[in-house]
Amino acid sequence: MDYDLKEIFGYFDAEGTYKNGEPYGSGHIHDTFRVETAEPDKDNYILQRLNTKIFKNIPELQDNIERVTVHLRNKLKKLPGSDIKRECLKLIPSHEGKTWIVDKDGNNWRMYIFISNHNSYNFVDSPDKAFEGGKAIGRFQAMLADMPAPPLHETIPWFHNIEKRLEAFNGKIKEDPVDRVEGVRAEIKFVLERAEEMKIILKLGDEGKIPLRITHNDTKFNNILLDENDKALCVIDLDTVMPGYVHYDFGDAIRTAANTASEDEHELSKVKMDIKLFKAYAEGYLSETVGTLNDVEKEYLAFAPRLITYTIAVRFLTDYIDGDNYFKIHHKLHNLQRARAQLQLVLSMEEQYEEMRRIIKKLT
Ligand code: ADP
Ligand code: GN1
Ligand code: MG
Repeated sequence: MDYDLKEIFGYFDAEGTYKNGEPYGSGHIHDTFRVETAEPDKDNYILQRLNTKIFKNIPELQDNIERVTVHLRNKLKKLPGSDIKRECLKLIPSHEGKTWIVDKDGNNWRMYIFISNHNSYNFVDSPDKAFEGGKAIGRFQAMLADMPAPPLHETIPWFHNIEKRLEAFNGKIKEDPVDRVEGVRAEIKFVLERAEEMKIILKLGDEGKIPLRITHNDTKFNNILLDENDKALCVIDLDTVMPGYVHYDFGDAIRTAANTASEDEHELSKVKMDIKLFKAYAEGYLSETVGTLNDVEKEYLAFAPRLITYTIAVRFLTDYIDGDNYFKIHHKLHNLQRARAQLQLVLSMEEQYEEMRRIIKKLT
């Protein structure tokens, strides 16, 4: 689809003149473009056409992001030496004072300042980077801990709820809308064999042993920007910031930061969890949060990567069986390839689980 990015840019109260716009990044949800302005001293921008099939209530989505970014910015202002434009997303208002616009074709768009001189990684090749990613998420959670009421909107209900995800998975298997179930029997078996043990985090929550906190819920590593020296800079992609368990953020970050291969690697022998990257991320994360987590939260941190990697695998496999209606795909078998790689990663985590537990115990 071609969009008139110059016209859309014109709806917003931005400084600078539109020069050009190009698709940007490798997110699976929105259509994201980088807009360059003509003046070298003016900011560049990120324009996003929002995915309204997935985010059904755009006013609530944008309200969350506005509240979260205002809260973070107020905190940063009090910290000497912070670089506010680069350490926190900044939504650009429209001429009407809203944080998004609807174009003449009914598409919803929002605009952010483009965070300059950042490094973004789809996978991580050094413990130092993993450590910095952990610090970024730990700090993010700490800064949001005192968000004033009301609670944030639940932008996607039951987002990480594995019971609901498994219900959807089983429903699609029964329905088999595009005749793909027969080809994925082995993957289905792998998922179902582990279904029971994955419910433990929900159970601990129901029993009141772990609290709901404000979590990011989409901490894959390319949503954590590092600066030009690979130091923690900014956590982006705030669409799913809402109440959750800390395990969701810790698990999803390890799923991506400690994987030796890409999320969709087709050569499964390359997919492993690197325990050194796990340890480095955990060190960075706990350097910011160890004082606030309760004992049960700490005890189950090592389990979190297994849960979230499994959950995302279930979602990829569900989407494959459903005929690819949720995640953006680049070829016909993409969701299956992603699911297989994630299940392989679950296996690698299972093999190293005792060591993961030892590391967390030592750090806490
Ligand atoms: P999606 O939900 O589709 O993943 P994101 O909000 O994560 O969308 O944006 C996609 C990509 O665009 C990010 O992974 C990142 O590379 C880039 N990006 C998003 N916002 C910014 C920003 N403000 N500055 C720089 N890059 C950004
Ligand atoms: C999506 O938005 P993005 O690309 O950062 C998805 C996450 C998945 C991830 C898998 C709103 O993340 O939940 O973990 O893909 N986001 C949404 O790569 O569903
Ligand atoms: Mg993203």
